[in-house]
Amino acid sequence: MKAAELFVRCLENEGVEYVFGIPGEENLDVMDALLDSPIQFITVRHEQGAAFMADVYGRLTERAGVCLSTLGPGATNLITGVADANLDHAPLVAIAGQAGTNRLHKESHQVLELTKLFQPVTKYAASLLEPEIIPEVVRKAFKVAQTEKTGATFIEFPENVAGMVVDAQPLRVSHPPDPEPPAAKVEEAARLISAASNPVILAGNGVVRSGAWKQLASFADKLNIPVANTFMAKGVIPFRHRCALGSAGLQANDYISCGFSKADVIICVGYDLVEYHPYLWHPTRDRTIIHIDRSPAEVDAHYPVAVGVSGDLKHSLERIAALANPHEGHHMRPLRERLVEEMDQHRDDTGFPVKPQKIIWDLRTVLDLEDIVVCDVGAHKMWMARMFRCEHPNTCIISNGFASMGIAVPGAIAAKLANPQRHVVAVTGDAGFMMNSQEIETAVRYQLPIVILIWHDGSYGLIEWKQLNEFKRSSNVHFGNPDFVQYAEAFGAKGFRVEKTEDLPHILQEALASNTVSIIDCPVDYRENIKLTEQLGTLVCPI
Ligand SMILES: Cc1ncc(C[n+]2csc(CCOP(=O)(O)OP(=O)(O)O)c2C)c(N)n1
Repeated sequence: MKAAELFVRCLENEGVEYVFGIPGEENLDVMDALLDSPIQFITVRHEQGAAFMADVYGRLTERAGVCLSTLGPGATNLITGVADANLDHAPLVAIAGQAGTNRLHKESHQVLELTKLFQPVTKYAASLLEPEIIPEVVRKAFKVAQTEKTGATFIEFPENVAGMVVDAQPLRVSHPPDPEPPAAKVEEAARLISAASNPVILAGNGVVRSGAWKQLASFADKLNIPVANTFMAKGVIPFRHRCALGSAGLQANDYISCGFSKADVIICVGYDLVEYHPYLWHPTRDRTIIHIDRSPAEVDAHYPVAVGVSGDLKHSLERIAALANPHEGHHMRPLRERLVEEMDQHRDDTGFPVKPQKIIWDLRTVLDLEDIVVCDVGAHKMWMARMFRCEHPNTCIISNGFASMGIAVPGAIAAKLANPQRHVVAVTGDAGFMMNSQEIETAVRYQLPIVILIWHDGSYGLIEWKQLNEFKRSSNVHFGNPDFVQYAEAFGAKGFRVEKTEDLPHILQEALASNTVSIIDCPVDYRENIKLTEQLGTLVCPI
């Protein structure tokens, strides 16, 4: 068969359902071979959109999302989304066409050394220089992407190789199990936890990747230890759980900072340092840190690990919980109560523009607990991470490793493809929205009824917030916007504008019930940003 056909058979062999991308001149054979495959190609409007779709698809399904571009400019357009997946530890395989191997050695139209370009943003980057290596390269790209810590990989496919004839088969797919946690480490961790006077758990995205949230909740429940989660781990412990303290990750003082400062033992479970630097929650460097994860701890001066338990995360949690002595209760409940008071404070507020807390209240009220929100990056992300309650993991997708703006709209498209039975809402700032708003056309074309909720402030809000905190004045952050309702309608989507705060719940309900893409222009009152900073700046520890 043709090498391109073998390549597509290999993708099928990996269980690929969708390839997100834009065809080009250098991948004609692959595009043609895809026509005879059950894999659905999702034609997008910018390669960055394709990469973000693959990124979120990977996070939600735990199987590598796949994106495809042509060589040169198509491939460079993929990079931000690929880097996002890699630093957020989402499994993703990126594929780019390449010029024929007879012109890679010289100055040549659209040619860049793509494997070199992708090496810093992936775990593995290879070129298909011979058709015979296709089964190995594809298997390796998927295996590496899907192995802890999961991330991005890259395959370059020269056009002349894609057209060659080859006699080979896809390789058998296997998922090697994690090693068992060493018994001595389990015992040591249990001993330290039993001896602690005020332990706290910091749970990260690794708990989601390992599917270990039930074991985490049982661990906390049995041992009576409170749990804070990182932004990407929202929902790993249901917010209603008596041990849940809420999200940690604001680059400022918060109730949870007080919890860390009072703790003597901090148990980090599936925690990625990339999300929330240890100097922010462990400035004193003097607490006992227990690291429980599938892989050993990153080296960091503020992360001195007293005992590291590496191996199958579910088993580690079960075994430590079985050995450790339960604590009688915990004293951190007031941290959660203060946060809940804040969450509830503006539920009936009618002030306009709408306060962030009120937008979040209304959104949480209209959505089912299993519906999915994909958050963009900005001030709205900080509010959502802190105040949007989650009862299940992967119901509020946040990019907090690479933290790239522009993920929400393409991410919501992928979330809807992966979970057609659930409502999917993209929560985005007006700037992040405009970075990939062209993908509205993709959503309309594939009839994916997502809701896009724009927090409209005419500014790079998070940056303005930081500038005002630091210098008491803002610098070059304001911009104009199109009329978002007309913009939506120009794509054949529905547009809504919130003109009164009281209207937001009905508008959200109407948008969710609609069978097409809906875009809600919601003016937001970001004077609340500075108020929050001031309030947290003078926060008195309630425990
Ligand atoms: C691609 C990218 N460019 C720049 C940044 C830096 N940045 C982080 S938040 C932000 C402003 C976001 O503005 P907007 O989307 O309107 O959201 P808001 O902060 O107003 O809620 C910027 C510029 C980034 N994270 N990603």
